[in-house]
Amino acid sequence: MTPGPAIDAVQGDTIIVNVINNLVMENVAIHWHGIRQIGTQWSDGTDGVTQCATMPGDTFTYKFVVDRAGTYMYHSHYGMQRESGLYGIIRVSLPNRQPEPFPFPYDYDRDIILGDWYHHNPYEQPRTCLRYLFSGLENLSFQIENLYIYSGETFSVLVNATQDPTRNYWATIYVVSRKPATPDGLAIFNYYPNHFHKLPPTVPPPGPLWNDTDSRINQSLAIKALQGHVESPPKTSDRVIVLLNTQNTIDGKYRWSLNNVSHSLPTTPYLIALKENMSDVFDQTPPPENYNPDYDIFNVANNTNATSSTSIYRLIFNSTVDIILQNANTHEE
Ligand SMILES: [Cu+2]
Repeated sequence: MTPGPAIDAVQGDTIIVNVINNLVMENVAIHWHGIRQIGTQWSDGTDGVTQCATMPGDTFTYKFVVDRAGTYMYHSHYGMQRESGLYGIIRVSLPNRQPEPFPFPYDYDRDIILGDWYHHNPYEQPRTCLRYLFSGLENLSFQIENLYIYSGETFSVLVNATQDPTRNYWATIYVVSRKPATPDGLAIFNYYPNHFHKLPPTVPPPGPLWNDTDSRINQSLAIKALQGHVESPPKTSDRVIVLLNTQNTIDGKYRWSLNNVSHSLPTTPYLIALKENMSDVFDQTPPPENYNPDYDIFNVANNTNATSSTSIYRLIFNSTVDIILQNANTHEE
């Protein structure tokens, strides 16, 4: 069954989920995407970081508070299980009688999850990005024809059904950012009481060009936080970490790296190693906090010297850390 069962909750609720691993051969860990897990870090579901993955036949209980209304998702954080369909939706509504931050009334609320559909075992497929569209409580205050969504993002879209109601309409899903090599995804926007299988009398609309970056930037610039809902970041920081993101090869295989270090998970989860002061679990030398200033981010460096390490950045409790992500050109496949 994919997607998995939806979780419906009210802001402030405590959610308890018993995950029973009935898989025969694979471990499992479930991550609650967008949930802050304040004080419940053991329930974050990141295999190798906050927990050991749950083995076949075992049960793991996640317990956490949903402290902010909105639409979120859960997904497996193990192997290629998310790509295989192990994900679902979490809807968190506002407590009774509190108005939603929407300035518009609406008649129906519908959730849509967009994901890749693999026709073969996902372990044999090239990895691609997952893209999701959810309706939730974020605030968008601009009109759109195309909506750009990046992996794991949530958007609410208000649709005014004001068109000719005697027919149905197309909704089309495209890949952008890289030249698509897969067919477009198609859906039918159904005007009741037309049959939902009745094909629209037009061809599906052409999507935005995959390399039309301006319209994507414009969408980002048009998104404004809802007034009074955002704490601005501190003006100064105690520490700056600059992370250069590159694609390297290690032993002939592509590995993504930050500052030339490609991460490997230790066999004991980090939180347990740190809590128990176990110094032999992961590499104790922290990774670099910056990259070589001569590195040209616009060129693909022939850099085969990346190392693989279990090392981590440790932050001082209550300190303010400014983390800068620097992207760079990648290899072409
Ligand atoms: Cu996630």
